[in-house]
Amino acid sequence: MSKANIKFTKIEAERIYYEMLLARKFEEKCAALYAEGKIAGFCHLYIGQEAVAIGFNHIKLPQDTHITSYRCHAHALIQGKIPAKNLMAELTGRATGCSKGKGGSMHIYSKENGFFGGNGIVGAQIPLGAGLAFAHKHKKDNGVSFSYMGDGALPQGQVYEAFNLASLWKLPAVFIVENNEYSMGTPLNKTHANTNLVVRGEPFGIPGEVVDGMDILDVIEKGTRAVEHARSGKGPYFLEVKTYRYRGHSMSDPQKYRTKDEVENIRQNKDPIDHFATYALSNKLLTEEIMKEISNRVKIEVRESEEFALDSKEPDISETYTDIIL
Ligand SMILES: Cc1ncc(C[n+]2csc(CCOP(=O)(O)OP(=O)(O)O)c2C)c(N)n1
Ligand SMILES: [Mg+2]
Repeated sequence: MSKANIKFTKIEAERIYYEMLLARKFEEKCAALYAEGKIAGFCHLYIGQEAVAIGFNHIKLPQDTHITSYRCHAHALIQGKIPAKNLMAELTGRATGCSKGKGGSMHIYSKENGFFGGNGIVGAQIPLGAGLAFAHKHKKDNGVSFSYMGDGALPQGQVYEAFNLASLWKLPAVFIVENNEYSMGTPLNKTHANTNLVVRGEPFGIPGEVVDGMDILDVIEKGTRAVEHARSGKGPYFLEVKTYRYRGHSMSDPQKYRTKDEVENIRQNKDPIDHFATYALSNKLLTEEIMKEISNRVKIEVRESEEFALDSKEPDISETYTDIIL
């Protein structure tokens, strides 16, 4: 399938625009609530990377599974189908949160929708993702496991152990590197001897492709190829998705490692939501009027998520030792 062959229905285009905007506006609200002290602890924003999670959501089947790092809010909202109000309640530490207010930003799951987190340890989700792929194969449910990682996970040994077994056992796995050019404040060329990440699956016989992660059409085109490969029993596929985060690593990052111009240039010229909006408008899939209506709907949903969260109680002290293995 080439990009020119991707055809969206108007309903699909509206859904994609809604999902990208919801992920962005939800997190802009998170940043505001963090500044007010209403969200505490770690909070890693995905703003700028929306075409990745939303693009893969477009090509998944209901039985597929997803697992990612701590930069997980968009994945949780869209792939995990966690309602914005329960996600916001989690981030603000309320009992109505999706992890009962005890997990916070990095510990968000929706097993019923195939979303396995939210993992705080860099790279640790990749062996788990291979395990999910093993489960799909074992259960013969025709599902595919999507494992997302940052560029900073790729120097990790456990990632290659997972690649090896996934390829050896021909597991239905798609390994997706969200290469946003930095791990915390360290640029790619200071952590990788070879910054051409796409070749990392090759020693294990895993085919790889580079994807423009600021262009959801490219994500969908190459993602579809990867998923078809994995689902048809040919084993894993590797995608290096080139993307960019506009915000700091977490909330206390002064961003001294890059210039404001660098961020502004990408925001102005490569923003994934603007890119999709321009495509959808010129292909008559969206109108200015429909975009306005979607934007209003998202604003209301985000406002209601804040109200719901802040009106909810904190977990009772009796919950301290529940939901943990002692
Ligand atoms: C095993 C381990 N080492 C170090 C850390 C601290 N740490 C948290 S995030 C991070 C950078 C990861 O960057 P990357 O994988 O590129 O993901 P991004 O934050 O860019 O999405 C580090 C080193 C950790 N959480 N786990
Ligand atoms: Mg990174």
